[in-house]
Formats: sequence, C-alpha cells, structure tokens
Amino acid sequence: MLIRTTPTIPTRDITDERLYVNRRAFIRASAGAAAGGVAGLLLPRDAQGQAAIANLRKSPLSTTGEALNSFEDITSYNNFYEFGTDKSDPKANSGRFKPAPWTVKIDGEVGKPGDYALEDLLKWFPIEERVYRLRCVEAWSMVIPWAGFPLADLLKRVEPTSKARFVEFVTVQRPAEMPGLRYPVLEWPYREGLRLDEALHPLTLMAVGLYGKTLLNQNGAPLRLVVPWKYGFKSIKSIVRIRLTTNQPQTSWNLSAPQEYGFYSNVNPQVDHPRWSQARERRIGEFFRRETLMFNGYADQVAGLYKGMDLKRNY
Ligand SMILES: Nc1nc2c(c(=O)[nH]1)N[C@H]1C(S)=C(S)[C@@H](COP(=O)(O)O)O[C@H]1N2
Ligand SMILES: [Mo]
Repeated sequence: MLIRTTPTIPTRDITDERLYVNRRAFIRASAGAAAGGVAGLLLPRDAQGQAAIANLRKSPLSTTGEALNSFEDITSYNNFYEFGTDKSDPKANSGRFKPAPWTVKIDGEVGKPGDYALEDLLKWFPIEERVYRLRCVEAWSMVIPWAGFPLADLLKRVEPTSKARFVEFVTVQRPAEMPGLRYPVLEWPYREGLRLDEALHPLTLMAVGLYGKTLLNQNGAPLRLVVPWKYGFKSIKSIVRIRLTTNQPQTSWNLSAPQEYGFYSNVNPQVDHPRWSQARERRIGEFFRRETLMFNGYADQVAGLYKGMDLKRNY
C-alpha cells in the first residue's frame, strides 16, 4: 500500500535512554517521598504505568538462550494496520494516539462485568518480565522482553460463568488518531479471539510494557495481548473490550481471508499458508533463515490443548 498521510513527528516515541533513566530516578524519588500505597495518585499517568513495571520480577516462563531483538527493532518494525500497512507506518503515524486514560470493558459471560480502569489492573496484578518469541504469519520473528500479567489473573477476577467458552478481544477504533482506519484493509474494529482454555493458559500474557518501559503506541499501548505459540496477528493491540462468549467469536483476519487465516492460527511449520511456506522464518536482524518450531517452540507447554484435533483442518 502506497497511500500515506502527512507524517506527524511522534514525540512520545523519541524517549531515549537518557530520558528513561531520568524518569526512573523521578519515579524512585516520588515513590520514596510518598512512602506507601498512595504514590500512584501523585504521579503523571505514564509514570503510573512506569511505576507499576519498575520492579519487574523475571518470570520462570521466559524463553531463554536466544538473543533479544533491540528496542529499536521492536519499536520500528511493526504491524498495526490502524496506523498503516507498511512496517514503518505504526511508528511514523501513531504520534497522535492517546493511550491514557484507558478503560477496558469486560462483559458477556462473566459474574463481574464492568468498565475496568487500567490503573486498577496495574494495582491488582503483579507485573513480570517475560521473554517470548513473536512469530509473524509473514515468516519473520523477533524475541521480545515483555512486561505484563497473565490474562488468567484478570479472567479469574471477573468470574467467567459456566457458559463461557471463548474470549473475544476488540481494539479501540479512533479514526481521528488512527489514520489507517480510513482504508478498508480489514474489518474494523480489529477483533481477535481465543478459546477459554487458551486464554487461561499461563503463557497467555496481557502486556503493558517491553524492555522495562510502558508500551509505545506502535506496540499496542497501553494494553495488548501476547499469545506466543500463535501467529502474531492473534496478539491484538490497544484492547478496549474483552467479552466472554459461548460461541466462537469472529476475527478480523478470518473475515478478510478465511481460507488463509483460521481461528486457531497456531504456529505450525508443517501447515503452509496457501501463498507461502511456514517452514522457515527470518529473525529480524539476522541474515540466514532459521527453522520454524512447532507451536513457535512452546509445544511442551501447549500441545496438550489440541490433543486429538486435526491441525491441518483447524489452522
Ligand atoms: N489492533 C491490531 N493488533 C495487531 C495488529 C494490527 O494490525 N492491529 N497486527 C498484528 C500482527 S500481524 C503482529 S505480527 C503483531 C505485531 O506486534 P508488534 O508490532 O508489537 O511486534 O501485532 C498484531 N496485533
Ligand atoms: Mo503478523
């Protein structure tokens, strides 16, 4: 796609390391001064998120033994079609997007539906660092140190009813801040879904940061899903609604090209995309391609979810 809007300079995105270090010092000072639970009320909004992820504990569920992609790679080579379809568009065109204040509507088959403020979620659930591979359906991959909390923590808190079998996620839709919404490349708003047992799996993460910083807009600020054993498009960004359902929800990619993108979308080197092979991938920053691993390398943990299922049919 060659259609381009006038690029805005995304000042929020040029937070460099120096500023980051200063901000952390500021947060430490403020937290010290407030001495206790009220610190969050006194801090500017981004600092609130930053404070919540300041003391990350490293998760034992992290992927080990692989080099991390650089902060620069992770924040400049993106898919976020609401800001355009080129890999450079999300960084270039997301400067006007306002990720705060933020609430998530949780409804459907839950005992405690409601509008949940992100600030509360950050208080309720301990944030941890999880290194995961992200494998895009376009056959490239990255290794990313996320900061987040298990989606299971949130789902348990809202008490799924006995009729809940799936979870639907919806991205915010703000044409004035998201220039890509002008183009009908997908069914907007962007929608994704998981089976409830997939959503409750301990690897399924709600990310609020990466590299110890709150998420930049291009990565799905302020709250996005990360499902490491599925193709990247399942990891929906900037979530405003989570709905528990009895029936399998519709998804934007499945609606746009059902023969190419199924509901499950598990990374599977043995099942090719109709237009290209999924056997290998290019790790961003590397020259030679590497073999794609079954379930993106997380088979030991997740293969049991699909026991007895035909993965060629349920792609
Ligand atoms: N709302 C929304 N979420 C989205 C997308 C998108 O276009 N819109 N792209 C997906 C795709 S295809 C990938 S590979 C990942 C990329 O995440 P990253 O840019 O943070 O690496 O985001 C996913 N989440
Ligand atoms: Mo992707």
